[in-house]
Amino acid sequence: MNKGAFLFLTLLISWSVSAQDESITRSRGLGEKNVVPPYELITNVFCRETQSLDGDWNVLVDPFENGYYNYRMQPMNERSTFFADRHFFDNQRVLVEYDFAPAPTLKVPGDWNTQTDKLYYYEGTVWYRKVFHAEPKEGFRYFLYFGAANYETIAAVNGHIVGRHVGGYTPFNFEVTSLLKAGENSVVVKVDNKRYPDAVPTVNSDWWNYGGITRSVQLVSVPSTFIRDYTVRLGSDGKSIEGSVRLDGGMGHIEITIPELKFTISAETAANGSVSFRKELPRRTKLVRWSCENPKLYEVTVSAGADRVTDKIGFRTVETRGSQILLNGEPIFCRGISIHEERPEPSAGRAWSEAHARTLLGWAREMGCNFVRLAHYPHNEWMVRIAEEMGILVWSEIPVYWTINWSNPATYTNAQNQLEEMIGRDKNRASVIIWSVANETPRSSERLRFLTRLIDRARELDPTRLVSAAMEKGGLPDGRLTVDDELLSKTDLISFNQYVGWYDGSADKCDRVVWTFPVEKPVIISEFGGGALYGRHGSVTDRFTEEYLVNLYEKNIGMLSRIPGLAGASPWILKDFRSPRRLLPGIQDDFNRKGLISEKGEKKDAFYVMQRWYLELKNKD
Ligand code: GCB
Repeated sequence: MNKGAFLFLTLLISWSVSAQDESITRSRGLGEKNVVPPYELITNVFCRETQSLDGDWNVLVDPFENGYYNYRMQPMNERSTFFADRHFFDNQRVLVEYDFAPAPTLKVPGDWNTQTDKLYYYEGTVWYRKVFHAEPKEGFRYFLYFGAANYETIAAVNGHIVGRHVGGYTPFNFEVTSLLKAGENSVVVKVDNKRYPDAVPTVNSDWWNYGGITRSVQLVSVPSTFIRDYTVRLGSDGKSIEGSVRLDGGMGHIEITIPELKFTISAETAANGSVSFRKELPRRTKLVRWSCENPKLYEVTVSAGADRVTDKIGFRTVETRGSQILLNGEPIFCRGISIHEERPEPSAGRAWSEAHARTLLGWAREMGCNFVRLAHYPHNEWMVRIAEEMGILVWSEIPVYWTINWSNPATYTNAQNQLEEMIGRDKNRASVIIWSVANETPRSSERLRFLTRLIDRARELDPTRLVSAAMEKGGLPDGRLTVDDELLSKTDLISFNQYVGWYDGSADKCDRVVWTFPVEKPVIISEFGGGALYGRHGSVTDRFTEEYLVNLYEKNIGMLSRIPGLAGASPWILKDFRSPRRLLPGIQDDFNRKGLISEKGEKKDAFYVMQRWYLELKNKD
């Protein structure tokens, strides 16, 4: 190539990169100006009157954001964007260069990557459109509710933008009352899963960046004054029920009843619609606490005027004492496993259904688990609810992963929003005992400040659960291993990932390792493990063989059993999962092979090693 051509190409590349950066900035700018912020979560859409918008949606794949920006990369007005949902085929005298009606369809819920080969590696914008029938009733309000969409979502109803949401794994809703018509309505959703350095997660992660409307979409109807939010839980004294209710659209009288416990509480909200309460349970009632052995749930009804929500809630306490985790005052060992939110089917892809949750958690139960670490982001609500029904404890986490931009205030706000949405959705679930604010984040003073703020916020929103993060191991000059992270003084647990025998030496190293910790808190090994391709055999020193993995697990279990104050473990990981970082041909082929089960559902030999250990521990209890 001659020098001139080279210079031209360089300029072209740098122009397109900066145009892209600008488009990112602009898209955020547009969000702030034209789009209604902030939306607030409606607690417990599961138990409300909803119309499902799941099913086939027409889609247009738009890598150049043609439906959003004009050729100068300026955001267009609503009418000129694809949100207007216009038609080429109805009137061809007017130039409209798109039309959803004849476009192909994708299933919602579902990631786009595993629905068509064309989108397997795609990162960018896809437009979704659904036409649906509605009969809005006088005196009711309507909300468009998304279980999750990855990563940035902008939604419009009948041509008008109703909201924008950032973050791929938490629910959000937009009010659409004033736009909804009797009869046919259109909803257009722009979903963009491009990665960028200031995002949460950032550009680098060890899991697939599945794009799309990955969880259910519902049209929720509520009375004009409705119960926006409620918390109902066991008081820390173990004898009372406490919590709060917040109405939206007015103030008034609220009532909470738990018929089986003969418990009723009535109260008036303040002018802002909120009220907190605490009341002792009637003396004679015998509350059965939720536990792993008996995951008892009580029907709880919250009523306010014309609104009424019925939930099933389990009552229990969780706290720490020294190096123990106490559930209902009794020490418990967390026999866990880490799980990514992937379908238990060869196609992998994002999991979203009750059936997926039952299979994944069923495997965990078969292994002998009473605990799951839902990594590295909040999973769909079925996972938390089915875990609750099965008596499985849950660690829930936000995707503050590896090298987040600690010094950007917008990155912090984004992380905090995701934390608030995670807690907002699941704070009434007895299964969840740990909120985790991060995974394996390199130490620095900015990071400490960032994570401390998140921990404080989690405690403020929910003082009844444990707060932690998956930290990293460190070493002492004398060769002992430890966790030397300043964050330890803020978290309730010493929870950390360690890969002795995989990234760190060979499996034999486990026999020589001595662990020591600077504080007395419960220790949870949030990850350990290694890779093996199901059915690949060799000697115990051959990597990626079943024999290597069996030996690695046996040695790790030996090492873990010598850790003082060990309160639990969640090895990495239940099932092989897709990752763009795993390229070894014939072995990885886009899969992280650290699963104890293959993506096809085949159990590796190491699965049974864990099962044996957990059975022994269970019998000791
Ligand atoms: C880790 C990460 C996890 C990775 C895993 C691995 O420490 O937390 O996300 O997938 O290691 O397989 O390397």
